[in-house]
Amino acid sequence: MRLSRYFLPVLKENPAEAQIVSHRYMLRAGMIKQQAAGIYSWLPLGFRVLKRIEEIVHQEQIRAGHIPLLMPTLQPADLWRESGRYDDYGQEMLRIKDRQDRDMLYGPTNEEMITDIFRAHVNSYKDLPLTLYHIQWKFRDEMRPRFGVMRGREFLMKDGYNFDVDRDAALHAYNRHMVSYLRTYERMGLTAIPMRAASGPIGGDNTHEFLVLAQTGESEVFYDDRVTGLKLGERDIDYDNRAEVAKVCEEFTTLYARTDETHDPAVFDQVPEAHRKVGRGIEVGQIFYFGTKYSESMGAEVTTADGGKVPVEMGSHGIGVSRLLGAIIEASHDDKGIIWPEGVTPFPVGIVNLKQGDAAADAACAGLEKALLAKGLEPLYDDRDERAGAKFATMDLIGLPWRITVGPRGLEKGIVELTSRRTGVSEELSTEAAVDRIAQIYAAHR
Ligand code: P5A
Repeated sequence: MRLSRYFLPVLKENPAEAQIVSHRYMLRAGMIKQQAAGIYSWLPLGFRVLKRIEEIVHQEQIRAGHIPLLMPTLQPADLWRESGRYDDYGQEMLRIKDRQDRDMLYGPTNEEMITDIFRAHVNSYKDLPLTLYHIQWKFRDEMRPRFGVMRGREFLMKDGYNFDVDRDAALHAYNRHMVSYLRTYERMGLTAIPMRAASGPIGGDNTHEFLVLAQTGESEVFYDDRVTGLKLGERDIDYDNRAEVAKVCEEFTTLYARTDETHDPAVFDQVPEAHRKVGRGIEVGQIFYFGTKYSESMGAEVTTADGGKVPVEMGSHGIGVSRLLGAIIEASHDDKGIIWPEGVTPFPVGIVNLKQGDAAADAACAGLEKALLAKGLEPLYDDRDERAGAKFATMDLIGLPWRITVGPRGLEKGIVELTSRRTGVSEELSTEAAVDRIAQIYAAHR
C-alpha cells in the first residue's frame, strides 16, 4: 500500500476526550472514529488490525475443533422470554420494535439463540460433543461507555457455545476453551492471566476471566506474580486428550490470581510476600460452565446411550475482539506511539523513502515493495513528498514493528536501514537481505 493513496487520517493534536493511551493513539493514528457514545467506525488501519485479530481467533478455535457459524445481530424477544432473561437483562439490553410491533433486541450475547438452533437440529448424544461459535457485533447499552473500544456499546465478540452429554465432557470443553484462549492471546503478544471470576448475568458457578495486566484496567486484581511467567509457547496440544488439556489448565490456574469479585484475603496472605501483587487488569475474555441453565428452560434435550433423555450440558466462552485492540496498545506502546506485536500488526513493515523524486531512491523503494509483496508481505510505503522527520513520526505513531529506510546516500553504498520499532536498533543491509530478514521474522507468525 502506498501512503499517498491510502486513507490514514492521522491527528497531530491529542484528542481531548481520550483519557487513556490506547484510545488516544487509536484516534491519533486514524484507526477509529466515534459516531455516537460507545459506537465507532473502523477506519482502514484499525479495520486491518481488527481483521487480523479475528483471523487469529478463528485459527485457534478451528485448531481446538470448534465450528464457525454466523447468527444475526437482531433477535426476537420471545427466545429471551423462554429463558427468563428478557426481563432480567434490564437497561443494558437495546430493545427494538419492528413494523409489526414485535419485540426485538440487538443481541448482547447468544446463549438463547444457539440453544434454539441446537434444539431444532440435534437430539442424540451421538452428535456430541459439539462446539459452535461466531464472531459477531454485540450491543450492550453500557451505563458508562468509555476508553474508546475498551468499553463500547457496540463491540465485536467471539462467542462460542459447547454442547455435551454430561458434566465431565462439558468440563473438558471448558478446559479446551481455556487452553485455546491462552494460545490466542499469546499469538497476539499478550500475557492474559486466567482468574477465577464471578458469573453475573450469564450464570453458572465455574468461570474464569482472562486479564491483561495494565494500570488503566477496569478491574482490580490480586495475584502471585509468578503467573506472569507461564507460557504455552510452542507446545503441541492434543485438544481431544482430556488429561493433557486438564493438566495445562491446572498449570495456569494453581497460583493465586483473582479479581476483586472473588478475592479471598486469607488465601492471598499465604502467597509469599515477595510474589504478592495487587494491580489492575483488562478483561479480554471470559469462559463459563453453566450446565443445564438454558437447555432446561428451553427444552434442549438429547438421548443418552442407555436410552434416557437429558437436558444438554452447556457452557459459553467469549473473547472481546474489538476490546483487544485497546488492550494490546495499553500493553505495547511508548511515548511516540503504538508498538504492534508482529502477530497483529496492520502491515508487517513500513518503507520510508527519504528523498521522494530521487530516481535511485524511488526505484529501490518500488523494488522493495515488489519483493515483499512476492513473499506475501504487504508493506506500507510512505511515498509522500514529506520531510523525513514527519515520515518517521507517522511510522512511530502507527507502530509498525519494522521500518526500512531508503535514501540516496545509503544506496550509493548498496545499503538500506532496517529498524526495530520496539528497540530502536538499526542495521544496515542490502535490500535483498532486508527482505529476507523480514520474511524470516514473519515466518513464525503465520
Ligand atoms: C461468553 C460468550 C459473555 O457474554 N456469553 C457469550 C458470554 N461473556 S462476557 O464476559 O460478558 O463477554 C465476553 C467478553 O466480551 C468483552 N466485552 C466487551 N468489549 C467491549 N465493550 C464492552 N462493553 C464489552 N463487554 C464485554 C470482554 O472482553 C468480555 O470478556
